[in-house]
Amino acid sequence: MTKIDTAYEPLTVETLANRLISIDAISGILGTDRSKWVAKEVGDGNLNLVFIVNGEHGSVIVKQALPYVRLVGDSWPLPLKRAFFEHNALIRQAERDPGTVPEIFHFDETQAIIVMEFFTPHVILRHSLMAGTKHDGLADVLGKFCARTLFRGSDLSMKPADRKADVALFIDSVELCDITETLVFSDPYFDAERNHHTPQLDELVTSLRADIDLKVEAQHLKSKFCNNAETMLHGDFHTGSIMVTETETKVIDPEFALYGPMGFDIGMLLGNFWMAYFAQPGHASVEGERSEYQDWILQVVDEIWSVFSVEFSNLWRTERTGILYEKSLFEDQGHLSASEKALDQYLQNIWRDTLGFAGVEMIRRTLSLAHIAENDTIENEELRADCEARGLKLGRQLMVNRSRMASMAVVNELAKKIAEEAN
Ligand code: SR1
Ligand code: MG
Repeated sequence: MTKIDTAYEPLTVETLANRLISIDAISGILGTDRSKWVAKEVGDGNLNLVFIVNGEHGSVIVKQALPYVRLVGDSWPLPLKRAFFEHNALIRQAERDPGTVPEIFHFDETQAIIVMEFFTPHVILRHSLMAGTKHDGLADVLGKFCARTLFRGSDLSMKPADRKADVALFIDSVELCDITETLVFSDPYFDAERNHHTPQLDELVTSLRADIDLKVEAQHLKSKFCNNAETMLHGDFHTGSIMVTETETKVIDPEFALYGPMGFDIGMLLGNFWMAYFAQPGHASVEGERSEYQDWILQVVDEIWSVFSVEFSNLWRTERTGILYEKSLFEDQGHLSASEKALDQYLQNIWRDTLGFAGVEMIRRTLSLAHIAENDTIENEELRADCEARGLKLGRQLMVNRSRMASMAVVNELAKKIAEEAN
């Protein structure tokens, strides 16, 4: 692909048109008259520059990695190669679940730039969950995306040489893995430098940090995350990585992609829905206004898991072409019910991990560095702490008691109970 410059340089709204006009793949979409290009920087994530660029004939997203963590500043350097991993992850996700992730128009490794499809009029799901908006088909897309990418990126499906090459490729994403290993799995469980929390949570935070069962579970889950290269994960699959209209759902931002355990993506996703559920009173204009919407969130959670299970089971029955649980050992021997039993046990393992990782996500988004807008935008600190405390309580239960939670109905009942009880 054409390179726009030799040395890395961050784009600005002023320089962008000049620097990208010579790339045919971009001017072919926007139009060749660069005076008509209008760039707006819209990055609201923690790491990168993101521009919407409108031209005479169309629009694109230009995403560029910065050499540091944007949320913190240049005191925390972060390699540009995360754009390379995001590019590679997008290619694989597009193959495994066509139509769900943005099309890539141009990639420049030196400049750490990905130019991709602009989803419009889509909005970030997290914002929509704060506004109380419902979306048709949300759970269906998300459940299928998880099933297809997790199954098709694993040894249940891939050729062993391809998968091993992929594991080797993504293993170099050391710094982004380190962010997850540290911020997600360790920092919340002690008084780490980058942590912060709502002051009214002090007492609860002290008790969680003294909770040995919780700390041990966090480390068991961290061990799974580090040691179990089961499939290619999105790696940062929260509601800020999903874009929606009323009827369409898209997945963006897989720069944290890595090989890890099946339950991680779906667990992070469900954890974010449960936090959005607990945060609703902080976004209601009158008390009780959001209770029906809260029920809808729990229905979405329930449906995501059931769509995931059904789709994963379909793929197990029809696409098991990898080196695990070979058909030659099961179906070809007439052992169909053994294959179904193995599938059931495989899903049970994912279920337990999913609940554990959901709990880990809920705790880290409240006690560690990067929080969620659903809670951060609640100005009344007492109310914010109340919403966050409920999330922490469910998170702890999920981590410590997950092996005793038999179904999503049980977990959602627990969430409801925690939402209703006095804090
Ligand atoms: C320093 S980066 C903090 C968080 O932002 C990203 O979106 C990931 O979730 C990461 O953990
Ligand atoms: Mg992101």
